[in-house]
Amino acid sequence: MLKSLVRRLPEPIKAPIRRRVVAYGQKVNAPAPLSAADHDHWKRNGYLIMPQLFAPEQVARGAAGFDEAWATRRADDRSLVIDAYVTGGTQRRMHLADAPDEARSEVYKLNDLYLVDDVVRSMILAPALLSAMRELVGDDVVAINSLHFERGSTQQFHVDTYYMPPPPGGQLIVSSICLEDVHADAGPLQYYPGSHLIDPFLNDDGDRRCRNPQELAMATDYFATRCAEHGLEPTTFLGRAGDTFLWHEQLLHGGSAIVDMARTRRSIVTHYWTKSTMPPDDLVVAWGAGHVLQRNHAPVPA
Ligand SMILES: O=C(O)CCC(=O)C(=O)O
Ligand SMILES: [Fe+2]
Repeated sequence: MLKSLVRRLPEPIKAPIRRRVVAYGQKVNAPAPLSAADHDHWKRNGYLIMPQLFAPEQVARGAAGFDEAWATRRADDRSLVIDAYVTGGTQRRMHLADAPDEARSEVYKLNDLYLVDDVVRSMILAPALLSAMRELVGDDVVAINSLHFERGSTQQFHVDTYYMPPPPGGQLIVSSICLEDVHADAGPLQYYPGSHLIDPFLNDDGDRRCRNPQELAMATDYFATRCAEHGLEPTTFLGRAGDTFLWHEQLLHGGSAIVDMARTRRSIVTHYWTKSTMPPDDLVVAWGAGHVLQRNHAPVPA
């Protein structure tokens, strides 16, 4: 009894949060109010592209996080966890320290680097990014997780509230920062403009979560049918390094199939919840111009 209880507890963070001095040029990240056209675009389409939000040197520092994480993992994996072998139904969650070298050449997600890396925090909490999101959701936002993708996610079309619905009354918003120019063969992001206006999928308990493969299949069918009814078609995002794509919590999106596995699509995807509706027992920490959810790394199955 006690043993099973203990196994279910999240693992404590082993390494302290690293503090590194990050001196970024403020010019490109300086907050500027969104235009009326931007707001209108967001309302009608459920996404917004912020071109060249990050300068080349920032992008390079962000992209270096992959090499650093892999190179140092045996000595100190900073408690990082990856989802390896994502494609082909073989996904496995493991400690980065335990990941074989070859896992890096396949599709994987490096989870929550923001918990241990100040360069990542500086990017996902860049003032211009925060101010845009604040305008779009009408509240401050808190980064609740981050995903580093070295290749396209190949994730089927979905809505992020299947997996991380915001607390009652709150909103979810997502940013995806391109760490390199996206090639069409690298499995680019695809999305259905306007799909955020479709009534949300609700499970039998009346919430937006997909808790098992059956609910995921139902939700997938539901959105496919609604998109067809409304004549919505998917669009592909071929971003340039430094571009940032923001999407609405109900935008239907996914990662297209990778045609050429030699092509990377390095990106950082961050999910944020609105701050004023964060559960009171969640540890929300101020950092730089914004806030992050301070929590444990994802638990790895024994
Ligand atoms: O960039 C992608 O391929 C999609 C990632 C995604 O959907 C997510 O992390 O929520
Ligand atoms: Fe997603």
